[in-house]
Amino acid sequence: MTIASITAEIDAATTSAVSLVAEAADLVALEEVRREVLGKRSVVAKIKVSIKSLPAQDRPEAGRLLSLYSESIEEALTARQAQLGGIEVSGVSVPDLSLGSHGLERGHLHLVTQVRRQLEDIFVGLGYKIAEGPEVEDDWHNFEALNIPPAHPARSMQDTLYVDLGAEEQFMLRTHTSPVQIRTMENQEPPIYVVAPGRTYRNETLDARHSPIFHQMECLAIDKNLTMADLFGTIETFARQLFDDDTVQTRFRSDFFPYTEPSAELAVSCVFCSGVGCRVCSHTGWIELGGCGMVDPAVLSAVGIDPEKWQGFAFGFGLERIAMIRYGIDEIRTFYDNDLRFLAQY
Ligand code: FA5
Repeated sequence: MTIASITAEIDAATTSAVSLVAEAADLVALEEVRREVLGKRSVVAKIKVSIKSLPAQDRPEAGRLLSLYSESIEEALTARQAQLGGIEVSGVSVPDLSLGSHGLERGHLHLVTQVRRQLEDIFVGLGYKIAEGPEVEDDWHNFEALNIPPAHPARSMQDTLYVDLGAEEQFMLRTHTSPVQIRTMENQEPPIYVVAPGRTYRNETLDARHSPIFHQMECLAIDKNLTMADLFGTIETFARQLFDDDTVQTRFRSDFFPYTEPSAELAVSCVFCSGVGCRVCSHTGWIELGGCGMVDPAVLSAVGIDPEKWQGFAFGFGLERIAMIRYGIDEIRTFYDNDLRFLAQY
């Protein structure tokens, strides 16, 4: 063996290997070619062994030629592999993830989902459990058990989308998450501390702040000796954590919900202007989040909980509204247009 004969052999091996790689018709064949041209029984493996018999001054050059061979053949194999569409694992073709992202960008959670999860984290941190209920509800859970009997004027507070299931009983798309209060109390003994996030539906025209499909989160606490102070404290704690601001103030103004007594509209001081007044809070200094109150004894009785023994509070608010406030978004429609130029920003 001389350096000249080794050079000639490596040249010939390169030409042959490159054409074998190009001819491989599928990933299985390509793997065989790899073994043939780079494996233990390949021509170059034999050349590697014979390097030892070369004069010492020729050995580095022979080593350099061999590594050039390996590099160029590896490159040819990788390129062919990409052409053939992936790698083969146990006879099954799977994408070669080492080749990169294939031009696909990583997605992320929708803004409303992100806000829902942040809120769930806050309430779980306060000791609450997450509850769920169906989106197609019956009249008992959406209205009656919540102290809203048929023909009660409160039904018109929320325009309902009814669902015809061919049964005598009336079904509807839930107009709020409050029916999850009833379902939870029907299935659990107090003390109860739950939050219920979910999709809700109302027969409303889409505008900048209202959508026929939106999300709410309900909070229900039932225990002994709970008072409005507990309700106020819980809301203030969650609002401060949500907006990451210890100076957020809460405001409760008298309101009416048939399932809470007393009831209040719940607002927080504007986190953008600290209550001075700006565009986001319509220059009032306050941002309305939802409704709240002490659970009406009639509701507790409807689910078989003794109102003399147990008390509780409940509140509900819109998730889109929270996301709009947090991120300064003034159009609810942008959440559902599916315009990636908007969604990708959050
Ligand atoms: C309720 O739905 C009550 N169930 C809240 C409640 C729960 C009161 C527990 C007392 C005890 P209201 O209809 O105000 O209340 O809705 C609450 C929030 O949902 C609103 O403040 C708003 O943020 C959001 N919301 C209501 N309708 C829509 C809509 N069409 N589009 C987007 N968000 C809405």
